[in-house]
Amino acid sequence: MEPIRDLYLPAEDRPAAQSEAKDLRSWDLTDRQICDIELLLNGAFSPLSGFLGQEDYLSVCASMRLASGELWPIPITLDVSAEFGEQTAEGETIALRDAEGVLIALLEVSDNWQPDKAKEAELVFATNDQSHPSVHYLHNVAGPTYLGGRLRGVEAPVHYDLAQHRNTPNELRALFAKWGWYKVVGFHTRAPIFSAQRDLVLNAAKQVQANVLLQPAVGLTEPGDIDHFTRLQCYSAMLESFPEQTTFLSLSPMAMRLAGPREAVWHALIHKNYGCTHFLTGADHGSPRAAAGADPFYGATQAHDLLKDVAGDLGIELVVSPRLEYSEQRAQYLPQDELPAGETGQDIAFTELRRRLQEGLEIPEWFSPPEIIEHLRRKYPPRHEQGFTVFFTGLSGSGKSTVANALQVKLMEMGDRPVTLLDGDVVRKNLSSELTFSKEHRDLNILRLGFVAAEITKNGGIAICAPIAPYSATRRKVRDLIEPLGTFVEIHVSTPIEVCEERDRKGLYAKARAGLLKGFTGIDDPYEEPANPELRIATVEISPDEAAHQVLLKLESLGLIR
Ligand code: PPS
Repeated sequence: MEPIRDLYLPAEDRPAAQSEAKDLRSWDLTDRQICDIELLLNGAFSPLSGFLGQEDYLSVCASMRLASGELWPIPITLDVSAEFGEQTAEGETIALRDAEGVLIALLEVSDNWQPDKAKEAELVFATNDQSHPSVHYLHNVAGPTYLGGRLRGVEAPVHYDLAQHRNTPNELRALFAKWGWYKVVGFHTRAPIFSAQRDLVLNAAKQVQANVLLQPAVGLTEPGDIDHFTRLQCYSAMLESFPEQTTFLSLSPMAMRLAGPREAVWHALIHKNYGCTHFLTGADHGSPRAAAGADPFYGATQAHDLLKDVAGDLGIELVVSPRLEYSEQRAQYLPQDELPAGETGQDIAFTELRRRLQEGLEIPEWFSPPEIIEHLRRKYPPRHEQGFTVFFTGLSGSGKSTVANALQVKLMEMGDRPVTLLDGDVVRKNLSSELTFSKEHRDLNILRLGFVAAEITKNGGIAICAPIAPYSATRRKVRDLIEPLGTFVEIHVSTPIEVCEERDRKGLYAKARAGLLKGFTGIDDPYEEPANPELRIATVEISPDEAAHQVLLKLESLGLIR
């Protein structure tokens, strides 16, 4: 198998690029951009020669093709801040660096433009609904300006984790050639492989008589997915039940977009570049999990339909599998339409699996070999053994600190997890003493507090936060930071402003009314009430002790305490 064209400079030209970069302006690549650039540089995103320019971008969004007509379904763009965009001229070369300042590549900027993000979302994700994680990312995380241009690669992004399980397309191509693997079926996943997926892959391998490449995505997947360290333990355990020397596991540093049908086409092209001859897709390929009660973003067969439409242009054979379900009568997994008459097949969806793990409930052996479930249970203990954050928000004088203190004592009495109280005033004194009460500084203050709460939550502790946190978008950012690590419980202390003002323990309302204190929350600075907090407490009607008890009941109903 021929090597694929990568975008790295020859080794002898790299020192010159390093010296050239010293005089260039630098852009520090975001986590997602680091994933994208690695796959651009190593050829996994072939035929792309860099971040998309405007013409290619518009064409990819509208028709899934580059301006040249080649099939390419996902816009791979370099988003930057408005300020950096304004400073960058077309024709300029910029240095792209990782978070530590290591030079990854030079970008010859050919295009600099402001995209219409709502239109991009509709075309690529078929929705502009921000509950789709990539639409949320597009509108709230990605910068407003896109830069496009050719890349000259200097150094691959470094991975300290699981480096021995990572391979470039050319490394895999060389291995397949060395092993005489002329037919390889590729399988992409972002979840552990359980019995259903194992059977799916083994059936496909038998059907086309090919070897297997398992290529789990470990760059950025959907928030809430199982972390890749745990997944690797699960994959290693599952590999034992694959026929020896027919299957290879290689981790892919890709940042998924969860674009459903377009995602499936993208994965097929990437697998081709990694040297696979066949690409296996099951049902619902590359889709986000639907929220409870919401419709899925994409129909179950939409990905298959689109793949079949473009099959002639893919350059890789498709192995399309229907959903497998467990038949108790036959004690095996079967395609839905082959189940014995009258039998309803069984399956455990990801959210149900998470629930069973969280509540320490049984997971049957037909679903997975027990060793794999043991790995998951060790990493994802039941909720009452995990860390969590209780985030009080409310006006100054609403009673947040009093209730938070009462809650802290009650949780400490339970004694099973360390408890940390991050009160607004305490955080201001210890973490944010240089900050003012401007919008920008309030956001920074809350993000700092959120960072500390996330660390506590990640390490199995309880963080109680009690700032004003007046802005919904910032509270949402803290929630997004914490939810992948543990539970986030938002509590609105909904004391009316008149009551807070009457209490006026610190005399700040009086000062604000007299115009001596500017930008005071509730007086001349806004407080955006939480629309859907986990709990709202009205401190006017109840004592702090009763309020803390209400919180405990909520925590108990969420399974966080027993
Ligand atoms: S924020 O908006 O979340 O960053 O506020 P926070 O860090 O919780 O700090 C709030 C405490 O600072 C005092 N203070 C003010 N609050 C609101 N607006 C203005 N301009 C202001 N200036 C000082 C106030 O005492 C808050 O304490 P609490 O405990 O909420 O009453």
